[in-house]
Parts: sequence; C-alpha cells; structure tokens
Amino acid sequence: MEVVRRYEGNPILTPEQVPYDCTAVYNPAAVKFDGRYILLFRVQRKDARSVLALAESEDGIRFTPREGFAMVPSQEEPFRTYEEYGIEDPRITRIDDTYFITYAAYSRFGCLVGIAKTQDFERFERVCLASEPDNRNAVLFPKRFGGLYARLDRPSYPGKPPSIWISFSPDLVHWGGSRCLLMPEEYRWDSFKVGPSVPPIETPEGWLCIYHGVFMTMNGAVYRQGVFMLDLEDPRKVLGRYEGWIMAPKEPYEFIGYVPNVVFCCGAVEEEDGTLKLYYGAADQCICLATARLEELVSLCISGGS
Ligand code: BMA
Repeated sequence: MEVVRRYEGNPILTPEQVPYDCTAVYNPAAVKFDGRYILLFRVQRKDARSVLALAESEDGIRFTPREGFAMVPSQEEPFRTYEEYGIEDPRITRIDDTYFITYAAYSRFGCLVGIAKTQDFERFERVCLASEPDNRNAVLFPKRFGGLYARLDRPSYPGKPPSIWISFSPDLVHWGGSRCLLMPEEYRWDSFKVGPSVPPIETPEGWLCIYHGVFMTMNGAVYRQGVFMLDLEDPRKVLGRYEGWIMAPKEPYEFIGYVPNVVFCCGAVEEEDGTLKLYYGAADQCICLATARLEELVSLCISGGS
C-alpha cells in the first residue's frame, strides 16, 4: 500500500470553481484556524502573474473560495519593486498567536523570499523581504532555537544545483548562520534541484521535512515529493533521508495542465489521529488532497532505503 493516498474526489479546487478570472489555482499553504481549514493558494491570472487567494472548509475537503484576493503585490516600497511580477507559492507557519506567511516575490531582479503575517486571515501585513535573489520555497519552523527563528529555503547560484539551506534570525528580518542541509543526489529522482515543501513538522523523533525533488527528462522537469528528518534540538543536523519519493505524478490531473508532471506540496495539516492532510498543486493547474500517516513518513526517514 502506498504511504501517500490521494483523495478519490481530486481535484478539490479548480480554476473553474473560483470567483475570479484566472488560468490556474495551485500550490496552496494550509492551516487549521478557529476549527476551520484554510488554504492560501496561488492564483495565476491571465497575464501569467500570480496573486494569493483564500478558501475555507469545515471538513478539509470541500473548500469555498472567498470573494476577492487575500494578498496581491504590494503598492508600498520596498515590496512594490520586488513584487512587480507577482507573489507565489505561500507557506504558513503559526508561531505563538501569529500566522506567518512566506512567499516568493517575483520581479525583474529575480525571485526572493517575502514574509507577511496575519492573526485573523482577514488582514495581512508585510513583515519584510528576507533574502537576495534567487531564493524561494522558504518555510519557517514553528519554534525558536536558542531564541532564534529558523527557516529552510532554496537559494540558487548559477552552476550549482539548487539545494536546501537553513538560516536563523533574531527578528525574522536579519538572517544568518546559514548551512546547506540537503543537495540533489547525482542521477536520482531529485538530482536537478531540491527545495522545502511544507513547514517542518515536529515529531518525537525529529523535525519531519517534506521536500520537492526535480528530475530533468527529455520532456522537461518532473516534480516529486520526498522526506527527510532533522534533529529536534539542533535542526542543522540531518538525521535521515528517504532515498525514494513519497509521491510522484501519476493521475491524469497531475499529467495534464499548465505544467505537466508536477506534484507540488506547500501545506499540510496534522490531525489528532496522526494523519497528515497534504495539500498540493497538480500540474500547476489545480489543487488536490492526499493523506499519509505521520509515523509512516517518519519511519521512511529513519530506515532511509527506498
Ligand atoms: C517551480 C515553481 C513552482 C511550480 C514548479 C513546477 O520552479 O515555479 O511554483 O509549481 O516550478 O512548474
């Protein structure tokens, strides 16, 4: 039996089901807030630039999109300059009573990490632009380490394979102490690039990290999902990495879309019974749901073998 099981009613949200003109809805952040499930997702508009919208649900399966957008490129500097081409691929982490949103800010300068925050999912406030280009897929840890916030992200440097790094900050604005945690493995499913998918999930064995790995084929990139584990006390230590993928494109809605062959997870909600609801973009076109047992993902990281 597969560790990650797709919801049979996928996709759960399509461009046809939202009340705005767009070509695709995908790559959703997910969180449970006030007893309801919230998805903050990327909406690709007809000029190919993206904004973020929000949908809510009682059961985590049937989502109702809100009218209007939750976040659009800011008109205030310095955000205005660096969000000119849009904002993409959000992730949400709750730290104390605040929900922080990390997103990719796109502009003529490339792509960098933006951070915003909300307490009620009604009003969203920018915190800062938190990297140089090119960097995206930042996820914040829900806890501090020695008083410091921590994040994983995926900087890229010409000629080097995009990899997963960790950095620390006293205030979410100034970042340092950076270390590389995970690099693409040569000639494997994740040999082209690796990047964080969802914010790290605390388990008794360590921080479970779900990541995306990319393989380049004659027909373009294939995006899959994998797992690795970090030490609870010192997240700079990698405790294990599963050699295989936990999820790869296989359903028609993952093959047919704006970008075929993509499963791209940005949000997970942990249920009380140890199930994880994984929300992901399929073929950069629509939003889907899958479930997994947290403990099974943990054992894959510890056993390592595929
Ligand atoms: C990445 C990002 C994601 C996208 C993925 C697959 O580089 O642009 O937003 O889902 O490619 O196209």
